Amino acid sequence: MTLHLDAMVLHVVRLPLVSPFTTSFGTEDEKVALLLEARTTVLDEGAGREVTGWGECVAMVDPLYSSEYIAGVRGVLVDHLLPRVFASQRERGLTAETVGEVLAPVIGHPMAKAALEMALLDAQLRAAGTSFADYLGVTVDRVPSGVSVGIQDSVPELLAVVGDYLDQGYRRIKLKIRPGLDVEPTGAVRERFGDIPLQVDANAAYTLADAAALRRLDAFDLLLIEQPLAEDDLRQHAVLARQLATPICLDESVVSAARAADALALGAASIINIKPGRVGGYLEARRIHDLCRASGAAVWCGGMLETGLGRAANAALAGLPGFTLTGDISGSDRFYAVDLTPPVVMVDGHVAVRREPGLGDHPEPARLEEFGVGSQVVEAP
Ligand code: OSB
Ligand code: MG
Repeated sequence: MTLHLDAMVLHVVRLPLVSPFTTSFGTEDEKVALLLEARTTVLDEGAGREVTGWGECVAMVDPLYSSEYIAGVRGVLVDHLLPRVFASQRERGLTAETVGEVLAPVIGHPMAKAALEMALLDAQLRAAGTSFADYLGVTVDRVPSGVSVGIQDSVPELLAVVGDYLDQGYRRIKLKIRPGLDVEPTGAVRERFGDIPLQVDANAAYTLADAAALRRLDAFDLLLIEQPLAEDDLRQHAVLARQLATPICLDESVVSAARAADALALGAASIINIKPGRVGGYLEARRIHDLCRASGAAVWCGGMLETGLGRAANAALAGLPGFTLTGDISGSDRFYAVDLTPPVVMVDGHVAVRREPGLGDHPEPARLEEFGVGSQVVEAP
């Protein structure tokens, strides 16, 4: 199937969060998301049919989680990525499987590239009447649901929040930590809730000089510690891994399949958090899944507070067999009172794998109207 991209619409939305979300790099009260609406025409089979695909970019407003940020993503899309797509489709049409190659000469910007590829893949799958799960060859009909718990003001508040998520049925708890707010809250959760699947995420807040404090977390029998050190510190993660009993999982550091392969080869991580939006797209995410599976490294699917669009696509990806650890795939209501799409629901500790055509449900026009704060149309020349 070949598409022609007639126009890309860049939508910015602001969704209020049900409660503030605090990590080692900051507190969010709302989710600002950049969504891409690809208006395409099918060129070969069913030629002339117009199909719309949607992509969700995981970049945040500020470059604190990664170097990318929403205004920068918009700039690189408008000035560099979309012009390359428009130029190349004149020669040989456009497919989701080849757009990565078209964009490869532009260095970096995996979040921007991921969103563009996602919108085209959604259009292509809708045109073909194929669900993302079927495209991937996913056979399971649901995936277990984990929840990421932000840093709380006090240990009693943390215990109340975690207790509530466990009552709702979440299968695994991830606690955000930062220096000084690590051993005590993690120990308190372990003590209060016993043998639950528990892991922590530092979002790069430590240095190798903190190894002694991190070693104290070994007492809590955690599934893993996620991204203790900075994005670029692969070698230092390898040094730290030799000093900890708790397995190291990398998030921020893994921006491509090549980086994942390097991390495993160096011993910087034994587990990878695959976030499609961070690694350059769902197709690169599958390549990372495949290489980790072949190397015997466990993976799980991370999240970036996605709306129902990205959340449904993540749940389908997490149905691949190498995703042996529970992902950050919670119901929409973990973050949003009202989602842009019909909500993704968690039932009995699981989220269903969607089987309708495309990657996820499209935003509802009324919700886009309500939460949209601006849009820009970029037409094919
Ligand atoms: O490090 O996994 C992270 C959210 C925003 C930025 C970074 C991270 C997160 C989360 C939330 O932990 C996971 C989710 O979407 O459920
Ligand atoms: Mg993380």
